[in-house]
Amino acid sequence: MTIDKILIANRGEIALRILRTCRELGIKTVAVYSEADKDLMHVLLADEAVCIGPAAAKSSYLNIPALISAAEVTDAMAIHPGYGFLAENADFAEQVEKSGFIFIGPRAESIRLMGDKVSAIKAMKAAGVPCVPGSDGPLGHNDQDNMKIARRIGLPVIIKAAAGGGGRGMRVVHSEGHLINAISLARSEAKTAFGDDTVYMEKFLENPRHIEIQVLGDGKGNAIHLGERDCSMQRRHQKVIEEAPAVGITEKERIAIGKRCVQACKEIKYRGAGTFEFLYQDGQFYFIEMNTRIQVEHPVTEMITGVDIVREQIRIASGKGFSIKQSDITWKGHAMECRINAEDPTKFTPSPGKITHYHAPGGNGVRMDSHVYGGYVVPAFYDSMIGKLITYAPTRELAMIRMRNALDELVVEGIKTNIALHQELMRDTHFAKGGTNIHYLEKKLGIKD
Ligand code: MV4
Repeated sequence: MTIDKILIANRGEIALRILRTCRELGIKTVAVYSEADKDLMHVLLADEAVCIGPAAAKSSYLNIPALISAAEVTDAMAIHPGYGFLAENADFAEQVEKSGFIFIGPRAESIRLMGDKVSAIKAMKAAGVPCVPGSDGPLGHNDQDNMKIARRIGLPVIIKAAAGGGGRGMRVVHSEGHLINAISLARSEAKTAFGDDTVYMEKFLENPRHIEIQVLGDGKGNAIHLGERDCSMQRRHQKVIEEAPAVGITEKERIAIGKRCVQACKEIKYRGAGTFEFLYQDGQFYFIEMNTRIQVEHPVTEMITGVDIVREQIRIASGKGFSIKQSDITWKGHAMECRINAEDPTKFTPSPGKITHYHAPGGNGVRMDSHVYGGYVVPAFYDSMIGKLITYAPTRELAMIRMRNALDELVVEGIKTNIALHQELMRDTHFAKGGTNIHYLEKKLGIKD
């Protein structure tokens, strides 16, 4: 089947990213936008644009009936959810399909399976994906049983909400005396945050790196992987820099962990782009969750594999399968991505407002994925990310040099940004060595050295 028109159910840089690939493929585009977003770049470029409601995301980008109505009035064939908003909402995927449109993403059933972290771990463990030693299921209400589980795993342990993910609803326990209270606190926090008090327990890994594997499934039992990304450079669960490949991961390790992820995708007949998140410590991978969407950091994988992940998503949704097979995938060079945020450089609070002057960097191996332009007003209602600066080079050293130079060329005036933080990180000797863990940035920012 050929998809002739796609509704892009998102905003900002990812909406523009999706529009660009649609253009390449000769697919017509429908932009949807909130009242605060009429001047968005992709709204101006789209073949058609529909206002779906007021600025608040709840009334617009999260408004399922408004999105489906927009698809109906424009006669779109498919809906691309991007990331965030409704991208991992199984009910949305289901309603899109029930309304007769193609959802460019996994089946609702897969989104649901991975949305519940307990069922995700169970399925992945059964498929042979290495997981963190843990409770292997939800914790019950018997204190003695829970104490036994903690002793078997060995302290420290971490209590996580089954409905959580991305860092919300977790408690670390370092001593037996704190276990029972921590479980009960984690339960009530989970109930308040997610309406579900199911919690589970894992061994707490103290100094891991965050390494994730990009996969593609065709929904018919075929799957491939595109290797790993290192996303360890983060602050408060917000990724700041990502790169591919991960420093120190050998071709042998990449192929071995990739194979496990592919096998798991085949077993659940996974459809679309997906990411297996792992903690990596002492040479071992430990699965923690799976994301059933395209991710912000997908460009670093695109740069080193030459695969357009959005194009593959659209091909899969059309029933055409991948344009490449696993044996065609090779990893060449090194890519790095800096997330450029409109934020206060010291307080990390959002800094919306008018961009008075803007100049994007360029040159060999430089890619700027951004929807902003001179005169654009960054609204206060949404995420503060205004773009992603990606560099590519034959070596990591040169990718970093290109990033330093590109950051020096980048001009964003009128609002505060984190550009200076990136300039500092690109000169950080520990980061330059590679392999820093998930705590590195917070420690660096806390204890200035
Ligand atoms: C962990 C962990 C240590 N041990 N699980 C945080 C986000 C969520 N995706 C899982 N997270 C963690 N799970 C075990 N068993 C440490 C973290 C964690 C983390 C993980 C990835 C990236 C950044 C992080 C920051 C703090 C804690």
